[in-house]
Amino acid sequence: MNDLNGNLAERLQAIENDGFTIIENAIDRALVEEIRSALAPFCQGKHPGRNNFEGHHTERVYALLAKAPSVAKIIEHSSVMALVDALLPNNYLLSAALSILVHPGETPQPFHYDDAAEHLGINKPRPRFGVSTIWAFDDFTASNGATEVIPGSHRWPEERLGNECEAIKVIMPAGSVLVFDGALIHRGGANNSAADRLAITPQYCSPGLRQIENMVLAVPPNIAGQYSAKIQNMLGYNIIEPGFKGYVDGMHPKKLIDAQYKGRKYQANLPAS
Ligand SMILES: O=C(O)CCC(=O)C(=O)O
Repeated sequence: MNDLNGNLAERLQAIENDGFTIIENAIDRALVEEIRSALAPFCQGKHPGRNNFEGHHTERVYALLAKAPSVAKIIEHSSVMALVDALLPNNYLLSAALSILVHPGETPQPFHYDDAAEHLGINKPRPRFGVSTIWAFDDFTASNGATEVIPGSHRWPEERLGNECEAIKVIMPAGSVLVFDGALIHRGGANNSAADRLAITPQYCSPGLRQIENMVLAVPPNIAGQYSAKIQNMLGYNIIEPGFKGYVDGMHPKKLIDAQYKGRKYQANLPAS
């Protein structure tokens, strides 16, 4: 059961038409503060962005599930899962999960979209390959670097790039989440305020696409074991049938987490596991 108040279909339609939907106050203040505190040791001003995309006045923390376990609560939030379950094929993967702390003085990010598949020779418009989310951990305001989206741009041809005057700011209170088609053009806005803006962006992709972050290396089996089966599957500790795709040394990858795991037992030409 999710807490979308029965409007799952409307939200799916909004993502289809506009490319995005916003779930306001999806988590409460207590969880916002719990996750903010878990991130604090990693946001001490020591790792500013390395280029204009990461942002020179921005701190990003990657491999979040190896550092801040409470982030799992938003990655597998029931409302988000309800939407992603409907938008992506079974066995979809967690492609990225990073926090983005935008400090005052940050300039706008370049416009981009998240589920690029040009390396496969597949350009937009095309079927959906990803769904992204951006969770606000501070109120997103008109001046503090709120994400900017270009409605409808998920259906644009590859060569059409984003333009400032087509973008709208996603103003939303802390605890809210923007859920969008992976092909929607967006960017982090400029932070012209005097305060920081913290966000976390879990991104999900089709099982056929390579994850942006190499999740099974970022979250090795001894750490993945603390998470739900759903999170483990999304990290990549799962197989896809037909073809037993994703096996490790001829065995189900969950055996690396739990040696007793009784998944698929036999595959022709492979040792029984
Ligand atoms: O920080 C934001 O609001 C957006 C960041 C983003 O889209 C990204 O880094 O891919």
